[in-house]
Amino acid sequence: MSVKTKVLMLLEANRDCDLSGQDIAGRLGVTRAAVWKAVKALKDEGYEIGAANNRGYRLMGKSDVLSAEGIRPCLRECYQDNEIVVYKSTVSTNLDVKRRALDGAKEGLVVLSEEQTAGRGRRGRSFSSPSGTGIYMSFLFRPTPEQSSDVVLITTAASVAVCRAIRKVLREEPSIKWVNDVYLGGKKVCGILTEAVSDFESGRIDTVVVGIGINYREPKEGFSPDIRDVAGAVCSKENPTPRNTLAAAVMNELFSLYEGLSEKTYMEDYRRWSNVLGRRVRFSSGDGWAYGTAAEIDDDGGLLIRMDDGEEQVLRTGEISLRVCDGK
Ligand code: BTX
Repeated sequence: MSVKTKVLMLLEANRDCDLSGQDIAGRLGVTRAAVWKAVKALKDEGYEIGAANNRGYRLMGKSDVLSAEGIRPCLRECYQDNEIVVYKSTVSTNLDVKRRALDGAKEGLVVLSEEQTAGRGRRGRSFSSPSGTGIYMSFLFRPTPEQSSDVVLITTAASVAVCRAIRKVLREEPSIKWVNDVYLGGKKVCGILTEAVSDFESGRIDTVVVGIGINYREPKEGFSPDIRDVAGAVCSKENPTPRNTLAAAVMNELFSLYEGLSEKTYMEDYRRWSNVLGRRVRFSSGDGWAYGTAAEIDDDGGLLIRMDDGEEQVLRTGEISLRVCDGK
């Protein structure tokens, strides 16, 4: 582990406290000059590190750079060994995880990036991923044959994990638009893209990549014009909570939900936080839009629609477009 990484770990674990150069050097068994060099390199990477005379170095509360060192102190003990990779910029963290999965990466790997140059949404859409204001993260799961049949529920579980994390860390109350968009204040703040890879011979799903994109703060220049009407952020500009804290909370929640996926206990929260249940909706059907009321969500995440003609229909896939259309 480099001196820079060790210094960052110490500063992250003592956020907002002063640590003298001598103290850091002593704890790490390196020279003060090496500490100074590491601090300079971290500042060049964007970390806000104060260096008050005689008081030493401190990682400022408002310093907000995504890093494994910043995430680990907030991760539960049982997930400390999970591999975390953080990029400054990448094409798509889902692609990175798929590539690493092929190279034999272990379940529980999480890849994050400050920016994605071609963030992917569902059905070939794109997910806007500007630098420094979002959390773009992808998880690798390798379901056992027993878990394989339940793994389709992971997207539903992921939206609950994101909502739980936002509630705990930011004290906000987001809602879920079936099937997997997270909303706050009427705006989409998070999208989730799950991709599965099957084993060719057995046909069994053996690799699942769950990609989560969260708009943490609104970019200085605002959201790009094409999404300005729909996109929102989870954290206000004044709130200094670093993104690492929310990223770690999402990881804690999702890993723990994955362990008990088949028990489906999270469905209670999914229904409670649904912003479509009981509302009039329209959805894409073979010949245009069909209208009805979103009546129930079953334990497999299926949305039961009571149609205007009295028939019932269960929607099962996020490939269907669904819109709330109260009053129409
Ligand atoms: P989606 O197809 O439901 O959402 C994409 C649609 O949402 C776009 O067509 C656009 O209208 C709108 N949109 C695009 N960017 C944003 C944004 N930042 N905030 C709000 N609305 C937006 C949702 O797909 C799945 C997105 C998953 C993104 C993660 S990020 C980490 C991982 N890597 C990757 O490439 N994708 C996933």
